Amino acid sequence: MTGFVTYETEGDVALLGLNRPEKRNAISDAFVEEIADQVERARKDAKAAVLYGHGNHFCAGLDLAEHVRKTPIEGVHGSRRWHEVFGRIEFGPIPWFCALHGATVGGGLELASSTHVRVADETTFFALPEGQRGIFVGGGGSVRAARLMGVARMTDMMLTGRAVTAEEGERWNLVQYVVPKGEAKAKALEFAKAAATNAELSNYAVINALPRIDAMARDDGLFVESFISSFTATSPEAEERLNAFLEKRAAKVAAPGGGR
Ligand code: 1HE
Repeated sequence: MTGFVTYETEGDVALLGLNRPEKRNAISDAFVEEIADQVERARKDAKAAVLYGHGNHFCAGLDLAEHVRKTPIEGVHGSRRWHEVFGRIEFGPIPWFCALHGATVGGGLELASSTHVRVADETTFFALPEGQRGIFVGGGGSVRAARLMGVARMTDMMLTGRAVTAEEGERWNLVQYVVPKGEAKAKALEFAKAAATNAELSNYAVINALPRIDAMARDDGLFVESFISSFTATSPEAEERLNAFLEKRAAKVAAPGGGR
């Protein structure tokens, strides 16, 4: 352990903090292994998780100092390892909420894109400077970030080196929320705590089925949906929750702004 990732829990929620602020949380090989270890811990311990960055920035992406010394095949293995580790976040048993601030750049945006809900504070900015550095995305960005913002916007970011503000990021679907400076972590934690009270099977279906159905042909997606729908709705937990609503023991849907 080198302390690249802090780990704590609050109730059912695990909080993972990227912790290499002197290098703007740039991700080295050892750092990605620590992310892997702490992600496994959260998957066992918690019902939801929050990912955030210590210091003034969420993450400056790949550790360029380390990358400079790699051979082509080492680079492939490194990229595939990022895919594995980030895949353990995206397709797991628990939902991940990401709190962003400052630079969310290159591999930092790829990491954030593997989480399910992204909350940016107004200091957040996004960039994909791979073109300027003579490299390409390797942490799943061509799949995840491109699906979020669309290929045209990602192409623009990579060709022009353009930096995107938090507000633009929300319009571009990179983040679902923008909050005032310094408030992203608290907001992400609030959402994670709420999600931790959902039925486990529903959360699992949301995380694991939606991206897969999105990649299916329309009729296949509808067919798969019917099975997931029936499987979740006929679970004992659903029966209890449906009865709780019918017997007026469960909360109603609140109008926007009214909270949960
Ligand atoms: C780094 C890295 C890094 C900072 N690898 N060492 N990512 C980038 O191209 C982004 C490069 N970083 C920056 O543009 C800036 O550092 C920031 C805008 C993120 C922050 O600026 P600032 O002024 O707060 O910090 P700084 O003074 O630039 O950096 C502080 C130290 O962190 C400095 O080292 P020092 O020894 O001189 O103190 C920097 O060299 C170091 N540092 N970022 C290594 N990324 C799987 S494929 C993914 C491909 C990518 O991620 S490409 C994008 C890479």
